[in-house]
Amino acid sequence: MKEKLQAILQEALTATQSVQTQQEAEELKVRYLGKKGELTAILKQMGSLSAEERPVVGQMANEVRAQIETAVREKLEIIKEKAIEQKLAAEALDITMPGKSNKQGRLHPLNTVLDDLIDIFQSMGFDVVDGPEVETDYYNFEALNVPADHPARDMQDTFYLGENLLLRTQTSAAQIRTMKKRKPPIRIICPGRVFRADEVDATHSPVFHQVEGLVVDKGITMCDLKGTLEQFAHEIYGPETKVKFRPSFFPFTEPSVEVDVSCSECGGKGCRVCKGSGWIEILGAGMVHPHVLSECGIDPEEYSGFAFGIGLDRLTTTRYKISDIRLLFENDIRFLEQF
Ligand code: 2U9
Repeated sequence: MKEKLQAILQEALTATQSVQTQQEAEELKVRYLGKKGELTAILKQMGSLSAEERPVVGQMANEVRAQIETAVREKLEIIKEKAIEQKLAAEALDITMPGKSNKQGRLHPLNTVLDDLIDIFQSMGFDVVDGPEVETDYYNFEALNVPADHPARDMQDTFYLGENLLLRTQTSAAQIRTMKKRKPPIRIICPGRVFRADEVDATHSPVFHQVEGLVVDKGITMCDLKGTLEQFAHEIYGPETKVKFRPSFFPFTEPSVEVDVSCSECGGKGCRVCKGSGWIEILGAGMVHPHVLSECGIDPEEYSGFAFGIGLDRLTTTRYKISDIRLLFENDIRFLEQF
């Protein structure tokens, strides 16, 4: 029996050495020391021993048990330490790595300029109105006194979606809708995307942005138009800016004007920005044509109004000295990060 105990001890110690995992160690403990284990099986045979041999073998069995337990416990500790080491190595942080900064969002330059325009006109009592980008021929052309043979109605200038449907070429259609709904006094601006079948180049894009304005009330004259647009130009370009009104023609306004401001780059002397003229054209405007008023159910004998159209993209490119309008639409992060 003593030899058997010795053999169990040797076998258990050898087996302990090759144990790799916690589970294997637990299994080994059960195999040698458990209720159905090999050591217990030996102890069950103790009854067959003589009275002298029993305490000797009993003590030996206890020592074998203690040695196996110690060997397994030590092995378990080594396994746990290894596991901790592996975990630490896997989770190691290199604190010398450069940090990652979170990119901060910002407004697109078109939105910055639009927000300024909205602030200026709201402070003069204008409301902001919106309208659909897909319009009917009636709202986009007919109600605005644009004749059937006008070149703007040509397929080459307008994106038609059907016989009667088109992508709006100006935001005036939204203002017609407002005039048909509201009674004067009306004082609104209408910002939005517009579409024209232009060839794309550094100054033309098939999608661009307008801010149109409309004022209708009793006794509105060219003086109101001049005063409002001068105020706008001074707020945008500074109070020293000169404003020039040139006669022009639009089917929806009579009389019509185009408005130039003295070049903010050279102060009017002539430079690359103003192409040597000293002036920059910023908008078109005029007194609302009586046909447009009566088409919207407003009596032109009782009411009059003025309207204007500002090209937001041009205002933005001149303000930030952006050389190509296409940059506004490409969403290149290297460009947008500069604003
Ligand atoms: C109504 C009646 C008349 C809006 C106007 C202009 C003159 C004009 C251009 C500016 C640059 C178009 O984007 S652009 O190319 N616009 O010159 N727009 S008067 O006239 C209106 C608007 C609404 C009911």
